Order: sequence, then structure tokens, then C-alpha cells
Amino acid sequence: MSWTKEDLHRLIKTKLADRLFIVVSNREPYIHISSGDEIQCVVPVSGLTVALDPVMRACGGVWVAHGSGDADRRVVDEKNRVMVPPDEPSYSLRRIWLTREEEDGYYLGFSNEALWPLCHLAYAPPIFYEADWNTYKKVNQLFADAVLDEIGDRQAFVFIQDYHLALLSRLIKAQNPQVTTAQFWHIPWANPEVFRICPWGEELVDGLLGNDLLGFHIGYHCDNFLNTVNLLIEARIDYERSAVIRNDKTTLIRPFPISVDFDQISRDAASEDIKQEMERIRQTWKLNDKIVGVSVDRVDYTKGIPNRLLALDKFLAKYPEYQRRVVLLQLAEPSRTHIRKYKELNLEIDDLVEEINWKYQSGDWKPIIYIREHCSPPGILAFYRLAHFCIVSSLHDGMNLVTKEFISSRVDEDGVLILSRFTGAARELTEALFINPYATDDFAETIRKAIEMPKRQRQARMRKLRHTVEQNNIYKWAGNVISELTNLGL
Ligand code: ADQ
Repeated sequence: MSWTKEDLHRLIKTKLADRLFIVVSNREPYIHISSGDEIQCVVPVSGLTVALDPVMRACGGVWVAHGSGDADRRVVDEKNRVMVPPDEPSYSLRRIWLTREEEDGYYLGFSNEALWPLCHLAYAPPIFYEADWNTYKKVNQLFADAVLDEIGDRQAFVFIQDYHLALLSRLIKAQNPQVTTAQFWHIPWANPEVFRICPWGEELVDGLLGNDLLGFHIGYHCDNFLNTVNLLIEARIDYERSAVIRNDKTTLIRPFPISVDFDQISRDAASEDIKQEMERIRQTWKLNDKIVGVSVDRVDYTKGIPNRLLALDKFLAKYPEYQRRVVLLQLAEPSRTHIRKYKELNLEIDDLVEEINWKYQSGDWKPIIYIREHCSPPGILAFYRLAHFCIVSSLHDGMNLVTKEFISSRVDEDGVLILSRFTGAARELTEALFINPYATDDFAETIRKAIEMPKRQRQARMRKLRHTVEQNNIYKWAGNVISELTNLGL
């Protein structure tokens, strides 16, 4: 039996009882934006909202996040709160306001130019500026003040998300040691030799050890974290329990592989609307007699987009019989475009797409269709369903949810997943075809293998992949974190 939304509701009712449940993340689950004279409430595409929105609806807690919408301030009360979701107000969203300088230093600077490259092995060197670090500390304190204000003298669980808020649990506990906190780190944790270049590594690790529970996607990241603790600070490590004891305080370190809402995606993908959308895409891009590959990413240097294009180039050169027959549809969501490294990546991808298409195009066929825009969720499902194969070629990735969305959408039990070994998802999705994205020739060979795989084998693999994702869905992830959190003796 797989976990359902209802199981999660029941767990919350029994385990959380009347304690206040607070989620804290940089990104908000609902954004208010101006649309002419109206205000629109938008749900950003995010695995996190899918996972935690049902939890929040069930327990009616508070979600604290950075208010980033241009109409966000217009809908909040005097405590910067607004009830969400708009159609069924059930929990409160408390917004934190950041100045342009604070956003630059904390979000673009320390989070995304220092911590992001530090934690991903993608050969992009982190940039450390003391001013960014100071802003990061200041903004973590702003979040802590808001959380403490929400808690007052109640008993509370606080569930902190990601690398933007590494110092938060420590700052909360300094004021209110009774609060129980858990944090989930959505990106990899690098090995200690890599991590030690961070000038404030000790403070970051100490900050994270303010938590009672610290989660990563896979055991390997937990081990890297424990080894980093061992190298950087004074603490006792209990490898048996996977725990760190520092100044008599214990932090449990646990793997919780994140996932998607398998049932919902499967239902949506089987709908008549998606079938029509598939037809529309086929007509627009003239795909009717083509073998279609699909990739879906934020444009980020960790996702290995250039490596994928080079492998496709190699494949077409080595197997010219596939020219005019194979098309790679690359959906690319612009991301962090104010950071230089990302600007350079965009130029590199544009060049490669242009070069490869120029080299092979013939008549109205070109091998790469590059769609750089935010795509609606139904649009993405239609692309997944059209695909003969889906390529995920990350150089390093905490989990990678595109893999699980692709699998959940394949209600027809067909389609091949080509998957980088360097994703968290590779640990679970063992029926994928694995690649090393740096090994261009092997990668090209794997594209051929995916295309030529007999239908029976494709289906057998996809059936197993679907079973894995169905069993390990997003509700299991949330349920496991909450069970572990509530077992901490409160
Ligand atoms: P991300 O690095 O953002 O997440 P990923 O897990 O692949 O990576 O999620 C990307 C999401 O963006 C998917 O839901 C996908 O559908 C969506 N998306 C991509 N391109 C899009 C487009 N053009 N239009 C609309 N939507 C698009 C971080 C970590 C991951 C980890 C997640 C969750 O880096 O390793 O899996 O958090 O913990």
C-alpha cells in the first residue's frame, strides 16, 4: 500500500495534536502578483509546495517565507500574514520583507554564488564575500525573529527548508530552547575536503547542528555531513545511530528521499486535456514521424545541459541513419539570470544549439528544439508523455524530481529514462539507463540504446520504475519526516 494524502492527514492529527507547526522556506507557497487592476494568487511550480501544502492545510499552521510577489504587501495584515490557499483559507502565510541589498547578499550572493557551487561538484568555484555572509546572517536572524514571534509561548515544531537558512535553528533555539526543529537540505552535501574551503564552514555546520533532526536525500550525503563534522568541529559522532552530539545536544542525521504526487500526476497525465495538448505539440513541431527525446530543467550549470547537447551531436555523427528522425525537445526554465555564471551558461547553450542545428538541419528538420520559458504543469506532462526517451544528465543533483515526474506521467508504461549516476534519484531508479554525463561517447551510445530498446523491455523497466515511485511518493517523504520529528520525545 502506498501513502495517501489522507494517511498524512491522519498522522498529523494524531502526532501533532495541538502543537503549532511552522514551515520556513525562502520561497513562498503562494505569490500575489498584480494583473492589471486585479491581484492574482499564483502557486509557484515546486515540489516543496506539493509536499507541504497538504500538511499545512491539515494542521493549520504557519508558513514563514520571503514575500517576493509585487502585490504581496497589499494583501497581508499588520503582522504581514495572509490566509492561504485563497479558495479554502486554512493556514497562515507570514511574509518576510527583504531589501534589494538583502536579497542580493543573502539569496544571489551567499546562497547561490557560495553555498550552491560549494555543495555541487560541477567545477564551478564558489565565490565567498564577507559582506554576503554578513547579510546571510542578518537575513537568517530576520526569519528567526518572525518564527519566534509566531510561536510566542506555545509549543511548536519548526520544519526548515534548505541551504538559505543554515543558521536558523541555532538562532531560534538561542531565544527559545523548547522549540523542536528539523531541517531538510535539498541539495547534496559535499565531501569534507571540498567543504573545508568555505571560510565560515564551522559556523554553518554548527548552525545546522542547532536542529534536532537534519535530513538529506540519500545516505551518501548524510555520511558526507558526518565526515565534515568530524573534520571541522569538536563533536562526538555516533555512527551507529547516525547522530552528532555537541555540547550535550543530539542531532539525528537521516536520509529522506523526496518525491512527487504519483497518483495525481498519473491522473492528470491520463486526462483528455493532456491528449489534446500532445496533439497540439506534435502539430506545432512536426513530430508525427519522429523519435522524440525530452529534457526539462532549470537552466543551471549543475544540470549538464551542454554535456547532453554534445552527446546528441556525437550520436548523430556516429549514427547518421538517425538524422532527420530524432528530435530532442529541451524545455528550459530561466533561473538566477542575474548571476554571471548563469548568463555565461545561457550563451554557451545558445551557441551549442545553434551550432548543432546548423550542422545537421535538413529541410524543416533540426535535431534540437530549444524552448526557453516557464512551461505550465499540463504542458510539461504532455511533453513527458510524447517522449520516446527522457534525458536527465545532471553533473550533480540532490535528487532530481524531473525523473519522478516523467515516470509518474507514463500511464502508458512506456518510455526510457536516461539518468546521470550523479543524481540522488539514481539510487532508487535502478531500471533507468545510467550515464556519466562527462563520458560523451558512452552517453551517445546510451541514446542509441534507448532508441533501439525493444518495446517489451521498455515496458518492463517502466513498470518497475512506476512501482518504485508509487511506493515512495511525496506523502511518504512528508510522513517519514513528521514521524521522526514527533518521535523526538515531545
Ligand atoms: P531543482 O534544482 O529545482 O530542485 P528538480 O528536482 O529537477 O531541481 O526540480 C525542477 C522542477 O522544475 C521540476 O518540478 C520541473 O518540472 C520544473 N521545471 C523545470 N523546467 C521547467 C520549465 N521550463 N517550466 C516549468 N517548470 C519547469 C532542488 C534540488 C533537487 C531536488 C529538489 C527537491 O536541486 O536535487 O530534487 O530541490 O528537493
